[in-house]
Amino acid sequence: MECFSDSPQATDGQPHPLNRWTRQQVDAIAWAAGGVALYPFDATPVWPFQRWAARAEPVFSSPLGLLIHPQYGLWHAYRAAILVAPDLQLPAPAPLPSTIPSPCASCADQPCLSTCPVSAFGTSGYDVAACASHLALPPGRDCLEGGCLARRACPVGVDYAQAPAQNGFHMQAFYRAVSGPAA
Ligand code: B12
Ligand code: SF4
Ligand code: SF4
Repeated sequence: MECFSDSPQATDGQPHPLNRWTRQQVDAIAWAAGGVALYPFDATPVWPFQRWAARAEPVFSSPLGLLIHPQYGLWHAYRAAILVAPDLQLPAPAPLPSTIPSPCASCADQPCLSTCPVSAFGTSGYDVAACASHLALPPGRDCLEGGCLARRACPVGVDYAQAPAQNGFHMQAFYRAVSGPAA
């Protein structure tokens, strides 16, 4: 996080600072590897990052739609993928344990589903409009400044939770994206 917060992109006042910083960093890595960088934020239709992640590491769908990892819980996300030629020689990946169950399978209380103040997570998915309306009001400040309360309620991987400032950075970017240019 410090690498980004100390970067010119973080303070130049232009839109999408983290995406621009990511592109600068990862394009160079991809170029050096003779590959092409793909990003989760700039393709229409979107690149299926969650499906790709599920092929690479033991992650599972959670009731929130975010993928859950047995160790890191909900506290992981994807900044980029690098597309390389199939004959590139890479070290063999660690074998994925096929017997690891999803942490959600043994989570009887499912606090992620009962914590949201506006019940944005239900049987029909994630109610983005209800979430955004809450964030617009003073009671939404906790989510906006410290991160989604539903995500923070998950007991898995709490040691890896993002610091409040990092959570707030992402929530405010999300809020700007869903509430339009006036926000
Ligand atoms: C569109 C989108 C959103 C939309 C969601 C719209 C909606 N109605 O759900 C908005 C803007 C609201 C959003 C918000 C956030 N998002 Co978002 N989002 C995306 C994006 C760009 C595309 C997702 C998509 O449409 N996938 C459809 C197809 C293409 O995905 P797929 O991999 O083929 O299939 C998987 C999904 O369908 C997933 N899935 C999708 N919805 C649901 C719902 C349920 C119930 C389940 C079980 C599974 C599930 O399961 C499939 C298999 O794994 C992805 C990045 C990407 N390119 O994937 C990030 C992504 C999913 N988001 C992510 C995150 C972290 C967030 C935020 C938490 C950001 C934040 N504020 O910090 C917020 C959540 C809001 C909150 N309250 O905190 C991460 C999730 C990481 C993870 N651990 O899984 C991703 C992967 C981005 C990243 N850079 O890592 N997001
Ligand atoms: S609170 Fe329980 S059900 Fe919800 S994401 Fe965490 S482990 Fe899964
Ligand atoms: S950010 Fe707050 S209002 Fe939005 S889904 Fe999470 S807990 Fe609910």
